[in-house]
Amino acid sequence: MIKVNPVQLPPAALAEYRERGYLITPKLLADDQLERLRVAVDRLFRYEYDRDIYPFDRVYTYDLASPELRKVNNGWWLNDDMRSLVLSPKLGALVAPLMESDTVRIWHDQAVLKPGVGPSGANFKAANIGWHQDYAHWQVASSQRMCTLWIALQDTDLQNGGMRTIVGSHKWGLIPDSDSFHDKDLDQLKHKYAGQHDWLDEPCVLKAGEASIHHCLCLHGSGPNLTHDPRRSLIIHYMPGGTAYRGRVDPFAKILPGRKGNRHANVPLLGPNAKPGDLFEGEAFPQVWPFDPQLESRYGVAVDAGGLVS
Ligand SMILES: O=C(O)CCC(=O)C(=O)O
Repeated sequence: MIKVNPVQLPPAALAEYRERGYLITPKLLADDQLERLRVAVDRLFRYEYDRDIYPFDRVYTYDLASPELRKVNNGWWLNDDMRSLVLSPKLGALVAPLMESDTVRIWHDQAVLKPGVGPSGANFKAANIGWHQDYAHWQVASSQRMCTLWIALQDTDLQNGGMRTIVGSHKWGLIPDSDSFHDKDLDQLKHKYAGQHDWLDEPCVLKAGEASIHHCLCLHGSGPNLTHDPRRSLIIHYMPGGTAYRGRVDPFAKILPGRKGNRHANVPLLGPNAKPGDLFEGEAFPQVWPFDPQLESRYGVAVDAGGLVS
């Protein structure tokens, strides 16, 4: 079981999140738990899985000498320590008030490893994450209150390619074509998205085990890791209970060449009869808050619910 520190956000945190679109949490994980999770991330990229199943969708992995970004979605399906973390009701309780929801479900997770390219790598863009709004990738979902918990598995700042947010950009609404996670040119994207807005680019400076939580409309991205060590992070995307499928927002998304669009790998999990209004519920979208006593038997891992009253 992965233990999660009993953390409460200070009373001012809610107002800060509403105003700025993101916040930084206290340390969520002790050092020994972080070490286990770093091992979990590395095992994922060596294709060592705890379960006899395949990854949920494409695995972005490269030989270890490559400077490209490595990424797996829904690592919680594959690795039991990640499963125990992602299903944590303590983390669910933390994000519930930010999403203004009594119920919290998992949308999906990401394990991300950004290789270090050293101090001379400033122009190395292979592992950049373009400025984007998460919701632009998730437009098939009905809620714009979804949020992301980004857990640093080591001290993280600009030097090792830490995430940056554009403060207050969650108030700009959905920006057309901002599903640009995979674009590498941050300057070009800034030019495209800033418009008349103040562009306040702020690094999320995190000690190992701390996390940022950002609103799904908050623009964020990251540049190269200029150290020689990998930057590892575990990222959990949450949705409020009751989030439903909106249908094919762009009917040709990712079908026709040149259309990036909003098609999302979560939709096929609704099955062949999926229709607008269907809830993202059931086994693939676990409810992590309020704590369901059957969660552990259903998913075959222990979770740290210590001291929690739903
Ligand atoms: O890891 C990064 O630098 C950005 C990750 C991201 O886009 C996210 O957490 O939504």
